[in-house]
Amino acid sequence: MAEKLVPVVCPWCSVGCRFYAVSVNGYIRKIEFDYDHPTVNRGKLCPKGVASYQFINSPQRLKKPLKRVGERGEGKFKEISWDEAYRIIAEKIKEIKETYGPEAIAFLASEKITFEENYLVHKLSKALGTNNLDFPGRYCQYSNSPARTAIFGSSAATNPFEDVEKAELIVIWGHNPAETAPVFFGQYIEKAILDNGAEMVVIDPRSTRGHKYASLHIKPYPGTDLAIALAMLNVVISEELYDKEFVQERTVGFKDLKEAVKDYTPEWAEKVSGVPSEDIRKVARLIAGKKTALFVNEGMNQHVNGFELALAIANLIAITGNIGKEGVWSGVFPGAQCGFCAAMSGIAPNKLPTGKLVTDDAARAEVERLWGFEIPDWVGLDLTNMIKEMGAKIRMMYIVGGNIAKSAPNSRWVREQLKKLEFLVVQDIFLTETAEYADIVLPAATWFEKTGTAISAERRVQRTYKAAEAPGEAKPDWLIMVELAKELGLGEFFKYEHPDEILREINSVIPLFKGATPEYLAEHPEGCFFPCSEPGEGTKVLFKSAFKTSDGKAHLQPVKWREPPEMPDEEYPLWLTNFRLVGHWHTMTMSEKSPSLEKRWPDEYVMINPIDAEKYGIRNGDLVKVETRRGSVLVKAEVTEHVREGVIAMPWHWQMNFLTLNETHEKTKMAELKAVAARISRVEE
Ligand SMILES: Nc1nc2c(c(=O)[nH]1)N[C@H]1C(S)=C(S)[C@@H](COP(=O)(O)OP(=O)(O)OC[C@H]3O[C@@H](n4cnc5c(=O)[nH]c(N)nc54)[C@H](O)[C@@H]3O)O[C@H]1N2
Ligand SMILES: Nc1nc2c(c(=O)[nH]1)N[C@H]1C(S)=C(S)[C@@H](COP(=O)(O)OP(=O)(O)OC[C@H]3O[C@@H](n4cnc5c(=O)[nH]c(N)nc54)[C@H](O)[C@@H]3O)O[C@H]1N2
Ligand code: SF4
Ligand SMILES: [Mo]
Repeated sequence: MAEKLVPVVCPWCSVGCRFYAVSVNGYIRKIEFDYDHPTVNRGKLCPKGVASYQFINSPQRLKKPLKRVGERGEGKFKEISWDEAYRIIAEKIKEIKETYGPEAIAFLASEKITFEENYLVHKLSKALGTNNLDFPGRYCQYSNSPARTAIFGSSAATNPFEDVEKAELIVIWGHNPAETAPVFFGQYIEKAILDNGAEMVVIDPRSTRGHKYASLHIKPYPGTDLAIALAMLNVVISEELYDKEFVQERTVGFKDLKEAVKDYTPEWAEKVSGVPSEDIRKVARLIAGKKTALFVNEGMNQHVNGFELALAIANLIAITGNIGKEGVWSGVFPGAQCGFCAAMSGIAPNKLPTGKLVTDDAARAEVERLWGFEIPDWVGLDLTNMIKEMGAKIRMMYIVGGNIAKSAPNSRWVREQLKKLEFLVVQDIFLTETAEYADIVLPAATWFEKTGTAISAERRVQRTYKAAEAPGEAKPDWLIMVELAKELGLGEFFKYEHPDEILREINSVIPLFKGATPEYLAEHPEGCFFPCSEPGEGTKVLFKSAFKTSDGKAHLQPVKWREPPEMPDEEYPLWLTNFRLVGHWHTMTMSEKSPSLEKRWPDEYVMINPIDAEKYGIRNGDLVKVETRRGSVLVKAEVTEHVREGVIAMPWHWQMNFLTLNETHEKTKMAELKAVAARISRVEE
């Protein structure tokens, strides 16, 4: 039995760690550190990385296409052949197109499939005439991404991870990288602090292991961070701490910004957020005075006022001159190994693969010329609105690698809506909660079972290679798209026999990835940084001399306070928020099938401060009911100082979305996934 070492990228988070899969006869036995290629992880892995081959070998993997035989949601299926599955899907697509038009069909792509596969889902949806295209990452970076695009013309991270080690101040705002990007935290943030003496500030209603280095930890009520950011702008401007030269030379709109924030004093922000005004002043002065790496993630993004918050923070970065040079860091931090793959292949209801808008006639014509078919010119629906329209505007949905019955807000509502679809296809590696509502379930080959491209949070484009055979009849997502296209009579546009051919097409269609060729990436396991217009290292630091806006300047945006859509009241007096555990992944389809993770992180719980616990007669370990206006769940209580008074917090992997709110921001379509009003009571066991 020959052992083969296959270089792979980790299948979980966006840090982009590399290692070897040890493959024996098409089966992965274990993983081994890759010391030969000292890239981002420098030979280190977190518990999920170490366990990454376990879910792949799970006996519960889908192995044959399935057809629903019971009621929708009942989860009763029979096995069918691929030929029959493709025939049924193609007939149904034809019927729905003829009856309602292509705008009744919606597609979801995924953060869990490769760049090449996202590109093909996009191409197939447009070939069928629909722009109803999105992915569950809609709930991920879609506050920060549009905000930074508005100000800087592009939202990706400004600097490589290695620059974090050169920063003087590290601000972690609504982000818990010690658990959600652990190797990045250990190799870059800890090194900056322990080896190079950087200072750390945290803004989070909870404290976690990773916050232990913080010289200052401010704990806002969830959803009120915007007040803090506005007050910081107020301090930096009124105390004249901003970088005058940078503001003068590289930004426009300062006067309007100054006017907009003049009344948002730290004393006002204290009343809204519960954070002492002096602490807000201190953090503002630190950011203005030091070379700052500022990390924001879901505690900041996942709010209906997240867009305004992201604008305020990006303004702050700009006026303090913490951008466009070495030793600073800011930008979106997409969470999954392929979050960027979906975003950069234009997975969105209003985009082309080139990143331009579907409503831009010239841009559309350019892609039509490259693809050879007509592209619809209307803006499609985003994910939450697709769910709202199920059974009305949306009759059919094709979901590749997403588990919206658990990951989208207000799960009970989502499941009721799923029942209204006339036809649902789910392409996944397990029979998920969403797949239980499907008419046809297609078994996909997963990471390690296919070759393809991943893009990490620092914009690093890396290739990962096939190390194992897929179980049963499971097929790679790209091949399923190719075969289905043939059945649909679209074969001439999908003539690919290997992912390399798809990547070559991406090289010629998406300008930012022109140089990320299969050949370059094969020879350079460390990959390249996009934008890479020719084979080579690519662009490590963005905006050194100009921003990506029309005039090259940062367009500062005036921002106003905006209340969260739901606030505590007499009936629901507490703020409820949520977070991730290092050992679980989203809706747990994969992590619960990874024995070493499931064993160490077996249960959910709700964190409650001792003062609140006493008020509600709750002791550590009690079973409690957590309720919001959407529903209620039973969990164990963890009485702990690690969450501030007035706030309760749960990991979201289990039941959280039965409690969240499906209201969205009018422009970004971000839902309120983090801050809702709740009550808690002890339950007799
Ligand atoms: N282990 C693991 N790692 C992951 C993932 C996973 O599921 N598991 N998912 C990946 C993905 S896709 C993503 S997007 C990233 C997300 O990475 P993170 O953003 O780090 O994830 P969360 O734990 O959801 O949220 C971060 C912090 O926000 C805080 N928070 C909650 N509400 C608020 C608020 O209103 N204001 C402030 N300031 N803070 C608040 C929480 O207490 C939490 O500590 O992680 C990626 N990495
Ligand atoms: N309340 C609350 N809700 C949240 C969040 C939160 O912090 N709080 N976070 C949000 C964020 S940031 C995100 S990114 C979303 C994530 O939302 P989802 O993407 O819906 O969540 P996952 O559980 O990652 O679902 C990925 C699916 O892909 C499948 N899969 C894995 N590999 C493959 C493959 O190779 N091919 C195919 N076809 N399928 C595959 C998995 O089995 C799984 O079913 O959730 C969002 N929802
Ligand atoms: S930090 Fe992320 S990419 Fe690295 S081993 Fe852990 S899960 Fe994998
Ligand atoms: Mo995410």
